[in-house]
Amino acid sequence: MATVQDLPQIRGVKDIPLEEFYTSGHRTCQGCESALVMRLMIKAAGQRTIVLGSTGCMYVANTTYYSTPWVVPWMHTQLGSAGSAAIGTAAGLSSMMRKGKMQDEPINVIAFCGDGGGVDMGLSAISAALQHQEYNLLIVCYDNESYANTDIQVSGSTPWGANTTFSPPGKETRIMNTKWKKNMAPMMAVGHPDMKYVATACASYGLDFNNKVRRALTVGGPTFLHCFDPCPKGWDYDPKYSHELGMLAIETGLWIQYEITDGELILNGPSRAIAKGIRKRKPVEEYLMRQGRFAHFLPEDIKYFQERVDEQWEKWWIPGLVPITPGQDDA
Ligand SMILES: Cc1ncc(C[n+]2csc(CCOP(=O)(O)OP(=O)(O)O)c2C)c(N)n1
Ligand code: SF4
Ligand SMILES: [Mg+2]
Repeated sequence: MATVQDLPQIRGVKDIPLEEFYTSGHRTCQGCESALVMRLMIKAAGQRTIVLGSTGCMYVANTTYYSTPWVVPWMHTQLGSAGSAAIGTAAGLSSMMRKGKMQDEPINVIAFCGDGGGVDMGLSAISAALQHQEYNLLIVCYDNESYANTDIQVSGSTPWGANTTFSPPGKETRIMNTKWKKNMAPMMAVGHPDMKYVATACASYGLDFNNKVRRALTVGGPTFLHCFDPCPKGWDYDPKYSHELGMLAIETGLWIQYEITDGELILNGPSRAIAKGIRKRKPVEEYLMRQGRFAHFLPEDIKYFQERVDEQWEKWWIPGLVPITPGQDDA
């Protein structure tokens, strides 16, 4: 395995690098948290990084003809190919260095994908990349909970009942998306036992996110990070509330902040306080009712939503992670 860069943990806001490698020149919506994820991600990774991105808002809005905010080398890849692009790039670098065709130095390889590109379409390619222990690479799934770039279609990551262009509430049927959101990060962690690092994050907790990126890039081997990204256009709220909605998702227990290093799980931030009983979860209604995509919800829908969140905290073996409950042992 190639050596990794020295990327120390950032202890406080004053230590955050001033350099920007995702700058002006993008056309994402006002309040787009996915754009903030890109900015914080590359700030933490630094200049000696290659970024690869699959089709989606973070490709299209960031590469308008002849303009781009990326200051580091950046390449677009097909919608389901974040994993393939990551492994191809890491293998290519390794081969060039071995043959002496380029200087032998640690270069970060980060491939990002949206939830459509990662949680749905590119799942197998990501899985393949995460099995290749010989390469250092990070896959970041920025999850805005829809196929946003093509006008907000349902993905496997869209919450139950949300109004999207493929699941508009009607007179006959109010709840069109009857699927519960896929449990992506645990699926990656449980399914790839040799992978050293999997984490969840949210740009509302920027320093935490920076440090998770750095841990992922320095632990060695393939790693995975899943970010929860409020999207004002798709979720239908005033852009100024992006930060607040990210926090609310965590405070209600809907999104859980954690990292799994070498098979050991640590919850962090408000999720840790909730798990330890130091802090109470806020009712999910406080989060749901702030967004137009849930405006059609009746009290029974909110109740169902709340019950599902309660269940993941109160019944699962590992709260929020593994949807398996202890069975009746009659023996
Ligand atoms: C194979 C393929 N199918 C469909 C498309 C059309 N398409 C482009 S971007 C996009 C949405 C991607 O959604 P996601 O990965 O969640 O990223 P987001 O747009 O939400 O940032 C789709 C369906 C495509 N580019 N390639
Ligand atoms: S639609 Fe959502 S993810 Fe796409 S640029 Fe706008 S805010 Fe960002
Ligand atoms: Mg998306």
